[in-house]
Parts: sequence; C-alpha cells; structure tokens
Amino acid sequence: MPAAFPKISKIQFEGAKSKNPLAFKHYNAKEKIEGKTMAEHLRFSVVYWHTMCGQGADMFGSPTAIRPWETGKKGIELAKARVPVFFELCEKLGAPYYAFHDRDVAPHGKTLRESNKHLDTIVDLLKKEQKRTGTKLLWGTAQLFVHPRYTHGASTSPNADVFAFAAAQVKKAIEVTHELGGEGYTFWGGREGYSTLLNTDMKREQEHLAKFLHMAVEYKKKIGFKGTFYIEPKPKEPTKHQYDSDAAACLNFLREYNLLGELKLNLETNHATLAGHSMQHEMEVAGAAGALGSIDANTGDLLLGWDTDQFPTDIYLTTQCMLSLLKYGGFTTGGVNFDAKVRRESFEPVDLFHAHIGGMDAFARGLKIAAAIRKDGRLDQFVRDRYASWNSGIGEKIEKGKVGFEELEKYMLQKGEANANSSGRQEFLENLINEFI
Ligand code: XLS
Ligand code: NI
Ligand code: NI
Repeated sequence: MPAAFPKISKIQFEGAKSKNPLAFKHYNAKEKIEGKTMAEHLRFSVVYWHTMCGQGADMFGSPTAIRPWETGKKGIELAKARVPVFFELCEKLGAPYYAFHDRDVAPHGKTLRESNKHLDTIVDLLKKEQKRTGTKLLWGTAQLFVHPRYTHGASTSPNADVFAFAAAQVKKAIEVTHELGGEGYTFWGGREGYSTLLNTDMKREQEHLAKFLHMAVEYKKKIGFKGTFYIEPKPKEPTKHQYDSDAAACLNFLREYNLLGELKLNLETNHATLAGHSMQHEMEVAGAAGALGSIDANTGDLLLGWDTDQFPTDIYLTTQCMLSLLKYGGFTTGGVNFDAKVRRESFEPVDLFHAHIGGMDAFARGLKIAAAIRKDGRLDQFVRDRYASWNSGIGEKIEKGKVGFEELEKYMLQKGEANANSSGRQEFLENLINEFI
C-alpha cells in the first residue's frame, strides 16, 4: 500500500524553538511530569469520523476536501481504502489511540445483516492495522443519528421497532469494540431528545433510554467486555433538547435510573459551551461525582452557536482541563480524544497534520503549565486556606454531623455576628495563572 502522506515522516519533538510546522514544540511523549510520561497522561486519540469521513461540506456548500486515496471509490471499496490511510496518520502523529462509529468505518447496507457484514469486513482490516502500527482503540460507538430510521430518536423513538434496531446495532458495536480490544464504549444520544414537546412523552422516552442502557450493561457483562461505558453530554443539535444535556443532567439521569457506577462521562468542550458552561465546570461536576471518564477535546467558536468541532489551541483552556484532570487523578481508560475537524477552507491532506499537532501541543503545554501551578502550590494553598474555618470549631462540628439547627442557633446567639469574610481574590488568582502561561 503506497503511503498517503509520502512527504510527511513521523512527527518528532523538536522543542519550543523549532519553526518546523510538522514537529511538536511541546509534546514530548516520553517526558515525565508528576511521575508519568506525557503519553501516559494525555492518551491522545484520533477520531475516524471527522478525520477520514469529513468532506468539508456545509449546509451552503459542497465538499472541498482533497483526499487522493478516495478517487474513484465508493461504498465498501472506499471504506477499505480509508483504513490504512487512517493508521498511517495515527502512526506518523504518534497518537496511541483512535475512536470510531460503526457506520463511519463501514457503510450502511440494505439490511442489518448486510451492514453487519460490511462492518466485519472493515473490523478485520482495523485489527490488522492496529497490530501493524500498535495503535489501540480508545472507544467504539454506534452511529444512531444519520439514517432516516432514527429521525425521531433511537432508544427514545416512539417507534418500538426503531428501539429494537438500535439495540441490535449497539449489540454488534459493543461486540466489535470488544474484539478490537477497545478500552471503552461511548453512548452519545444523537437524536435522543425532542424537537417539540407537543408530540413527546418525555417520561416514557427517558424510561426507554434507561432501559436501553441497562440492556447494554447486561450484555457487556455477558460477553465479558471490561471497557468503560461512557455517556457523552450535549444539550442540543441535532434536536432542540437532548436528554443528556450536560454533566449534571447525565449524572441525575444515571442516578435516577440506577446506572451510576455503570457509566462515566465523556465530556466534550464544544458541548459544554452549547450548554452554557465552561469545560472546566463540566469536568469538576463529573470529577466530584467520581465519573470523570474521558474527554472529547475540541472547541467551539463563541461567535457561532453550533458544534463547530474545531481543534483546541487555546492554552488557557487546555491548562484548565489539565488542572481538573490532574486534580481527579488523571485518566484510567479515557483519553484526550480529538473529536474535531479541519475547517472547510483547510482542504489539503497536510492540514490534518497541522490540526492534530496543534491540538497535541496545546494539551502538552496545558499539562506542563498545570503541573507547574500544582508544584508552585499557591493556588491550592489559597483554596485550602479559604475553607480553613471548616477544619476546627463550629465548621468541623457541622461537617461531622455533630450539630443541628438548634445548636447553631445557640452558637450564633452567643456570638452575635459571624466572623468577617476574606476577599475571594479573583484578580490575584487570575494573575497568578498568567504567571505560568
Ligand atoms: C457529536 C458527538 C459525537 C460523539 C460520538 O456532537 O460529539 O461525535 O462524540 O458519537
Ligand atoms: Ni464527541
Ligand atoms: Ni460534538
């Protein structure tokens, strides 16, 4: 198989002074930070859907992407041609992981049986390429949103047959993820929501979604798949409201339907933005609940109100992500998964490299900066000091459950007024972060 990127060799770390656009300035896979290598901390992953299938079309314009390996091919032949190209890219980037949807690696067939057959054909190739390059599967997933049958949702469709079809599709997707040694499996509720409440029985739909996830958990255990299940929050797009709208809504859903502990969260930056949150907020919500699983690393454009899936290059953002990630102990099965696509205007194959190199470097810098902030200790110390009143006296008694309203009233009647507050020092802390950026 001739190389798809003949002029690009393996991307090397050249250090911050390098002017080579095809080199890492900050991502040095083997460099140790807080006792682990950068590669171990970041666990970079490339997504198949945007990287191989993204054509640069938008609702106003046709495809722009130049992809010489696709010329004259369609259907299963096109799907086959993409596989080695994808792995060549992962290998040259030194990205240890990838992620895919069933229907972006292999085409839809006319029947479920035919789709499964196509998928098996491609899974064989994926397996060979994984072996050849050492690239591993971060997570697999099923595409339950493109085909017209999923117009009204998959597991939340009012049509029970569609639920059954989705179940069969997910069953197969979990099986192939297992077969490929996937470390996780993601549920993103593509169209699990509504466009109007006038036609929607929300309670029934949510119960069906929960039932679906319970079936998946049961099947996972049955076949001995040990990977982590993730649910990926997103508030809207394509539907007006999605049931898995943000980290807090997902956690509440999982708790209500007895699924907490079975699924962690896969958080995506652009989805956080659409939900009106920062990515760090979402990571803190998940982290506090012990459910911080993996991240879909991208970014939106604050001037555009949709999921633009741009590559992350903002160091402030990656620093915040890494501060929260390190605080909660880092990834176990998760990783930094670039659910991101090159712009329509960036249509040459080399743009795929620039994009990933930039994202990897941005996260490497975020990691180094976050580690330096932690080593410095002033930020942590400030937060600890801010809560010092809880370490002894009345604070300690409250935390330990030793007092109730009556004791607290007695305490305050005696004291007359609460101790004075201290400044929150937001500007001081923002300046402190900038010392490291
Ligand atoms: C779409 C989602 C999707 C999931 C995988 O907005 O981000 O790409 O990550 O189905
Ligand atoms: Ni995503
Ligand atoms: Ni997304």
